[in-house]
Amino acid sequence: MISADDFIFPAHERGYDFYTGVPCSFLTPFINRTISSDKTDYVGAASEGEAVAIAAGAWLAGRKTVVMCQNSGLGNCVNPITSLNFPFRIPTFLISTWRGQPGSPDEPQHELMGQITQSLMELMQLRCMIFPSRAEDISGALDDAEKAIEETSLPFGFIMEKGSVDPEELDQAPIEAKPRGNYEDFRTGSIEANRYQTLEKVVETVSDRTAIIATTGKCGRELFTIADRPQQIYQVGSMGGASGMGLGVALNTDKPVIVLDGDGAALMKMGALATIGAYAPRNLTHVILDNGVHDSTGGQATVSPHVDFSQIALAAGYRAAATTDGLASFGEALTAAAENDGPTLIHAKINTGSIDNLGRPTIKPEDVARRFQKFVTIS
Ligand SMILES: Cc1ncc(C[n+]2csc(CCOP(=O)(O)OP(=O)(O)O)c2C)c(N)n1
Repeated sequence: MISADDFIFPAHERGYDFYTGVPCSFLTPFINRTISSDKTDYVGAASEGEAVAIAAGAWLAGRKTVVMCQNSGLGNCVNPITSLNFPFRIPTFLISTWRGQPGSPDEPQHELMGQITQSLMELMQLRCMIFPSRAEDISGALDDAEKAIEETSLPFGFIMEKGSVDPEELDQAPIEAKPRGNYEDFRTGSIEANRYQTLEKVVETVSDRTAIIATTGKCGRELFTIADRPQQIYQVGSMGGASGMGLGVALNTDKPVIVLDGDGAALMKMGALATIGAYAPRNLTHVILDNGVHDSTGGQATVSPHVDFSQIALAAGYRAAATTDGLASFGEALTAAAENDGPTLIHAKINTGSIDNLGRPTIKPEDVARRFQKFVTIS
């Protein structure tokens, strides 16, 4: 058995100090210490996939990161690991517990995942090892993990067995409920623009200091077509992960950050709104481009006509929200968001459709990520 600090200190010396994840009873002592230690920043995520996206955002803002999860939550990480970390070559230390480890009696829901935890990591082309449970092994394990990351730029997995870490008390300040933020309803009753025209407005309105994260599908493709710039990242996969990534970036930079989300994508990871509301970075504007459909995949309806994203955001702790259906008012809402403390949500009602012969980013995701990281980290 080790103490949590036996790992946290040498990891900190190597620059790993941004932790995010979802608890597991095997992780309790370790996660409790990452919450209380002054060597670590901890963000509690609503889901493990969201934690992977938050960590990716923190990495894009220059941090070295650790994601912690139960192995059942490894299932929730598969999409972002395979379609975000892999194409963008974004590393992290991924500490997954090993509930259901063969030979160690556990509950039925852990049996199968316990059998496949290591092979699932390997299937995702992640190198991994058993989390060190002897203090003398930690430095070597961290060196090996770092070396693997240098070679692959991919997440490195640590599989934590039961009882690896000494008990630690939980010492966590409660997250306080926030006063309800301001709401502005700019709607006229008639939707004026589609996603392309709205993105043109974004490009024309926001400052050159602003980092922009575009969601999966045609949003990123259109933004790339309008203007490809280092301040932009096109999240080609990991649908729903743009908001978590935006949170990870915004918590680690003074620059303004804008997330351009879709209604389908926002619905897929709605827990992220609660995390954003709780951690509340002032520099984050979250735009939901709501055309009421999965436009990028053929226009199948989402349930967004029944969803008031602005009120959900305010109820989750965002400082401000606005609903728009016109281009001028959307521009006004964007400018107001830049001038006031966020997080701000702009629910932009838009028309369906795109331009003919829409292209795709020709720059490789891993180059986009490094160009974006340079933009965010250099003042
Ligand atoms: C996890 C996952 N599920 C499904 C897809 C396929 N997919 C790509 S874009 C998209 C639609 C996104 O809809 P929305 O967020 O509303 O944006 P819009 O296309 O309308 O701009 C879907 C379903 C995916 N890339 N990833």
